[in-house]
Amino acid sequence: MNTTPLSWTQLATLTNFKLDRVNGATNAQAKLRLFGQSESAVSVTLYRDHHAWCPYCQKIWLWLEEQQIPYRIEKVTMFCYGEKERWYKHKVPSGMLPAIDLKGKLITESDDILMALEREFGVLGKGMTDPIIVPLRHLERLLFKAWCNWLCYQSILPHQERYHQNQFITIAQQVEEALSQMPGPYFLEDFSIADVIFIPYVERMNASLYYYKGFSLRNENPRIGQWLAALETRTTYRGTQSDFHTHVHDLPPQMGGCWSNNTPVALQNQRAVNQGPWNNLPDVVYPEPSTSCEEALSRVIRHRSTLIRSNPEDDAVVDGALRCALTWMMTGELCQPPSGADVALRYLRDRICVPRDMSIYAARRLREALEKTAALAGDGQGTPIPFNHRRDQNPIHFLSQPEGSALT
Ligand SMILES: N[C@@H](CCC(=O)N[C@@H](CS)C(=O)NCC(=O)O)C(=O)O
Repeated sequence: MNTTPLSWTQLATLTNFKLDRVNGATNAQAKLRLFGQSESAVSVTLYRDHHAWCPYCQKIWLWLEEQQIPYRIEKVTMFCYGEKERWYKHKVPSGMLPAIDLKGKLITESDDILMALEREFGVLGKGMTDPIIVPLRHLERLLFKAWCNWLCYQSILPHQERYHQNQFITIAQQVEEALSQMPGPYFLEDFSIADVIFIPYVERMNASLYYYKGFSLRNENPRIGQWLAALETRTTYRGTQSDFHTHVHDLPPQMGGCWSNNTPVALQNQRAVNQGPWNNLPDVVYPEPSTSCEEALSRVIRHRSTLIRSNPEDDAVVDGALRCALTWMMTGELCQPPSGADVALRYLRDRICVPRDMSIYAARRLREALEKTAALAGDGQGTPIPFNHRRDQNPIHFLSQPEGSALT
């Protein structure tokens, strides 16, 4: 076993990862999106949450990306992970997200925002009030309610759990039928506003039901599975897509709790999502890009000093342990990490946030490297992820660290 991990300078030579955040593919780090146009073309500011956890923000974000409308992004803290910015409460006293500024007019409520954007820039396939879209919007809300009833309320008796599960399966079947009306994978002939409306919560259902209920939305519903796969062919959606680990731990404080049915399958899925291996999880099906390790490395290098400082373990231990993990990820060389590395690396493993920090495959590679290296040091775990809040994810320490130039 190679006992000397690479230095940060040596590691930096192993990544050429570059992403044009302003004009390139959809990404969570951008503060400005121009799609090749000039900055004077910007007439929209989207206010969304720092971690890309808010599903209603994802709807607007994806719509703007699909329509290639130049826009600015202002990130706002959610109550569950920190204190709401005063400037934002001044604008939106409830603190709710998303909001947009459209040519100087502030608009809140995601449906109203979409309708205002449609009036200004045209519809995405069809409009929000189109007679074909209205029933689909209604169906999405029915699915949402059935999911909440199953996931977010504790069933005291087994028949209550079965009842809520069956209710959900019944509505999911209606979604299957809606999708089967079309020869292609989407709700209409082509990708449209209908897909934008469904995706944020279906993505969260896919993650949470797998983890808390041992239920695979993708496998149980082939049309939904094909629809998710079709969405994943779009770089727009990929840029907003989260992973199972992020969602299952960001949902409880946002939803007021998520309840496991503790079936053997659910418990097995929980182990896989929390401890890996992550490469067989049904949270992504598109092929892994060749750049995923380099992406993970470049993101860690950019934020390394804050990552080290905000880890509860000793700075020198975190620094050495992290370099061991990254050395293995990039070269396949195992390095014996310092004592305490198990706790330090698993703390970080549990706090990688997709897509805020990096894309889904980059996160898989990094989680795998952290876990593999942690296991060489022992079976110590990091501070548990809180369930009632996520103040462990307060972005404040990272905000003083500029994202750098438009190219990273
Ligand atoms: N009906 C609203 C719902 C928006 C909403 O519930 N937003 C949540 C986040 S998902 C929020 O801003 N909560 C305040 C916070 O978490 O800070 C819409 O469609 O825009």
